[in-house]
Amino acid sequence: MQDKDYMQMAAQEAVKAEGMTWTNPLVGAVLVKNEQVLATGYHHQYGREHAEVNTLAHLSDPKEAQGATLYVTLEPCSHYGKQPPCCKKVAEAGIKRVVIGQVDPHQIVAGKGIKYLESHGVQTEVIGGTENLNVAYNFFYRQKRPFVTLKYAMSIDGKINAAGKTRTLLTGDAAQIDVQRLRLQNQAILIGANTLRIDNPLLTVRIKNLPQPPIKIVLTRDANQLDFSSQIFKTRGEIWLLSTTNLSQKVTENVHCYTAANWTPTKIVQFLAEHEIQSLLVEGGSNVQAQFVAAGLADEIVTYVAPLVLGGTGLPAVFGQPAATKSDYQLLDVKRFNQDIRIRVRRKEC
Ligand code: AOF
Ligand code: ZN
Repeated sequence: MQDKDYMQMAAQEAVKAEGMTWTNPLVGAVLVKNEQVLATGYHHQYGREHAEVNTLAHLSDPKEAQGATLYVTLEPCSHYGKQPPCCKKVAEAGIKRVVIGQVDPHQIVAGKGIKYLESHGVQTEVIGGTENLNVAYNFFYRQKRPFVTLKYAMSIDGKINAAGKTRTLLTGDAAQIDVQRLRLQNQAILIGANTLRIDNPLLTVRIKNLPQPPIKIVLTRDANQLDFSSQIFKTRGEIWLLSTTNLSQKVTENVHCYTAANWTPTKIVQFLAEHEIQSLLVEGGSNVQAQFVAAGLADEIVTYVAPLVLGGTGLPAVFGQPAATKSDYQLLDVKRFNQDIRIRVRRKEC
């Protein structure tokens, strides 16, 4: 096994906590000596022990770490946050070499962990290959705003529903499970008031029991006009209403209304950045998504294409706003889910 193989193993550890760590990154680690894996571990949940500490805790005898190599997907931290600095624990354990997937873009660490290790006689090497574990986390600390993903399902002829006013189920079970994974990978999910009215979605993650499910955000002109018997208001977790007028009555504990004169995508993204939201999934509708595209704020677009032709007057995907900003995308991948396909593209600058 080579360094990159052990790093791959560490990455597999990291993803076990998908959806559980916001606003912390996913981090995994593998401890190796004489080509033997001594222990593995990962960061399980926001506020809890870091990957390095969990890995060391799996050793039957702490002395085993002496002279070993630690593979960790992110630079060991150097600060006192909710947890003590990992670089100190790693050096104290007698680890000889630390192979790192990526440098931590968070300013409180950003190379200081590596510096500490080096100055305490621990060799370090950054080999790359783990940036994809934390696309939104990395983007957030580099660009100072959340990473925005648009998701929609459409027919072969590019329509998202049949007649414009009804919900049309386009994709099959496998694609729908994949959407669940997409929700799991995002800290917040946004829809417009029309989507709430027409689709009445749950916006929940049903494939994992999350202590903090993604925040559900509804963009509306007047929060008082929303139908509070909609399914979303019966779900667990925070619900934020972005409205131009304040709510005249309290709904439930988990519903918060924020007002602004005009909630443009730029304003929304700025507001979310101030609330430390690192990733946003925009699930609809067509016009809300077009606004994000027009503003140049659709960083990734995930399109599911189902094998049917709706024709007629169905609503087209991403429709109703002039594309003020031209964004160049590159193809990430194409994947088949039984009868449906998923196409993922990402802005070239991301
Ligand atoms: C690591 N290993 O497993 C994680 C790291 O408040 P704290 O103490 O939990 O610190 C959170 C910060 O620590 C987070 O923003 C990131 O910079 C780093 N996360 N570091 O060495 C880990 N989760
Ligand atoms: Zn740490």
